[in-house]
Amino acid sequence: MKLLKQDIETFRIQGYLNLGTVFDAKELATISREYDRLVRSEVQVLGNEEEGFFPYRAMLNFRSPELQKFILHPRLVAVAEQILGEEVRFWWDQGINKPPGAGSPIAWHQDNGYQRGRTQEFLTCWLALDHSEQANGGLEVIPGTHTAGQQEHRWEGVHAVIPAEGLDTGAAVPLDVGEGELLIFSSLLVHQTLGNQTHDRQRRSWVIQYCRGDQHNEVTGEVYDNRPWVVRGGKTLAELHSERPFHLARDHA
Ligand SMILES: O=C(O)CCC(=O)C(=O)O
Repeated sequence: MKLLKQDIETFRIQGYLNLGTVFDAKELATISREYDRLVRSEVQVLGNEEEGFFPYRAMLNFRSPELQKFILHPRLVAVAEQILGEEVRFWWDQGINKPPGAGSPIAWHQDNGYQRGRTQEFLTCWLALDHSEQANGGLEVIPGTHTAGQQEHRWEGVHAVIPAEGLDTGAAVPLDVGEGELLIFSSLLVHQTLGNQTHDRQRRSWVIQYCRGDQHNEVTGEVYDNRPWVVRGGKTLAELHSERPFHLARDHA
C-alpha cells in the first residue's frame, strides 16, 4: 500500500491518519472470527465495577497463527515501512472490545507512557472491527501533540494516564472510523477512548504496533531485540523472528 506524499505529510503534522479499508472482506471476516474466539470477558477484562468491565487480550498474534499472518501482511508492512524506514520490528498487539454499556474510559495517554523507562516514538495501527465513534467508545485525539515529546504519566490501576491538571484538551477531536478501516497514529499522540454509551453496538479494536529496528530503552539501554523483525534492509521477513524470545508476563510494557 503506497501512501501519498501528502498523506505522509498529514500524518507527520497531525499525528494520525485514517487509511480507509486496508483488508478485504474475507480477511476482515477471518480477523473478526479469531478476535471473537480470543477476546472474551471470561478470559480477561479491563474497566471497573461501577462503570463496567470490557474484554481485553494482549498479543493476539501469539495465540492465533491466522492473526499472526496479518502482522506480516504486505499492505500493513508497507505502511509501517513508509513511516518507520527499512528496519522494522513488531512491537505489540492487543484486542479491546467495548461492548454496549461498558462505561469505563481508557483515559488520556500516549502509548509511550505505558513503557518502563523511556523509548522512542513508534507506530500504532488501530483497526476498527466495528464502526467506531464517540457514542460507542471511539477514539478522541489531540492533533499535533506527538510533536511535543513524551509527557508525564501516572499509573491509575493498569492504565498510564496523563494527569488532567497538566493537559489542555481544548483541541481534542472525536474520530469516526468506519467498520474495517485502519487508523494509524504516532505512539506520542495524546488520545483516549470513552465508554460505550450505546445499548446495541459493540466497538472492537485490534491494535497492532511496529517500531524501528533499533528501538531501545533510553534509561537502561536495553535493545528490544525480543521484538520480532518484520522488515530488515527493506525486505519483509517470511516469518516473525527475534534474537531473544518475548515472554508476555515478564516483558510486558
Ligand atoms: O481501543 C481502545 O479502546 C483503546 C486504544 C488505546 O488507547 C490504545 O491502544 O492505546
